Amino acid sequence: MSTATNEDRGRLMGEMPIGATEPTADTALLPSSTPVQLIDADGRHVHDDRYPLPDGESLLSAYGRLVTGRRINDQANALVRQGRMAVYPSSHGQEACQVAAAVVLDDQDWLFPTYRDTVAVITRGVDPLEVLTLLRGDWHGGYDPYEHRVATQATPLATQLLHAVGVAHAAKLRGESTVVLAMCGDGATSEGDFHEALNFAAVFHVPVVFFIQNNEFAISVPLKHQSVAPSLAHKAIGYGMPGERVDGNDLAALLSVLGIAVDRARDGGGPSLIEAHTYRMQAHTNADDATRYRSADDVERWVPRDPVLRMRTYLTALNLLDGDGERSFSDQADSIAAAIRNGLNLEVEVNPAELFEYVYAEKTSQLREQAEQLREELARDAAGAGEQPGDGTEGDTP
Ligand SMILES: Cc1ncc(C[n+]2csc(CCOP(=O)(O)OP(=O)(O)O)c2C)c(N)n1
Ligand SMILES: [Mg+2]
Repeated sequence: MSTATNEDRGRLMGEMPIGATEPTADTALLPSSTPVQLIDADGRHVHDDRYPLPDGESLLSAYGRLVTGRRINDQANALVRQGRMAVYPSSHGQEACQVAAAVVLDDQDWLFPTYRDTVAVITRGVDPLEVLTLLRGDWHGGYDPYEHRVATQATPLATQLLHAVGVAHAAKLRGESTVVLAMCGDGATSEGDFHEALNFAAVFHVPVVFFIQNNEFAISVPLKHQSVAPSLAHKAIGYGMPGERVDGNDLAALLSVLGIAVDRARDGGGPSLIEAHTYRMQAHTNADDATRYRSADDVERWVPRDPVLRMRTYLTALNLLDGDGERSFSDQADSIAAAIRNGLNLEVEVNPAELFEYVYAEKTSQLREQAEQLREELARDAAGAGEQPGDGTEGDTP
């Protein structure tokens, strides 16, 4: 078995081979050796010849969505603690990825999100209440995927990548100019579905952008136990598509890098793989205790890199944002949070018979039998509720 030479390793790390003057076809597929950054953690512009900085208006409007995204995360967390939602996988700290993934798409495009991408789904235009009712557990699915071209949020890891490739392939066969953006986490890159999706997309040259949010954890598993590739974006070259890595807390860089990948896919350039380096600031979900596998210091280190803070500093320094502007964004976010609160605080009448609806057009014989059994039980309970205790009815035990 041959092993990689130092020159191979150098190439993999994005350096030019000794003596080479032009990038070769394969080095052109390699990501930058460090994540692309257009605004640093102190809110200052960093020039990059390859990636233009979005204009001030676009950044300001995207910042407003960032503020709303943060508010949605906070509100949803509070509602879980109040028992109004069963679970919420928060994207706190990852909101720049969430906003950028939605904003770079046109109406005819498709977004394929994961369970963590609620803010991206809402940014794309889906009613927040329709998204969050799924997590309350009283309905089978909250929103119509066709209305805003947003697939249902996938909980099985990486399955959505295959679905996304299928939709992109179909769009290409139909001659449509649709681009599909498919999201996944760092942990999901270890799934077989990840490999199948990327390979198919590359071989059939379909218009899809794979967008990995590397938040350094798959529940309690740190990235170093997930992959020892130089970066997750480096995996792209193995499939023959370009890879790029970007600072996932830099909204401007995300808009630029993802925007170029989407344009490229729309222009017939085929798929690409973008890895955003970010951090999951909170536990995996409310059901997880993150203090068991990482220290408070680890988390603290990411606080100054916060995506909302960084954009606020940048926009304020340019006089694009002032106190009034900040208040108006914050009021907007508050009114969305209030609508979520009011909607989820309503007591819902749950009809258990609906368990048997909306999955099969024609129920199987077992389902018909179980539905009948449930109907009888409910009728018995209803009749029992009308009786007085101790009236001698059958089944009335001491
Ligand atoms: C196929 C499959 N295997 C295992 C799980 C259990 N599981 C749920 S979330 C998760 C971690 C995923 O981590 P990552 O892809 O990095 O996404 P993140 O939660 O960090 O956003 C696992 C293993 C699952 N949902 N689906
Ligand atoms: Mg992760």
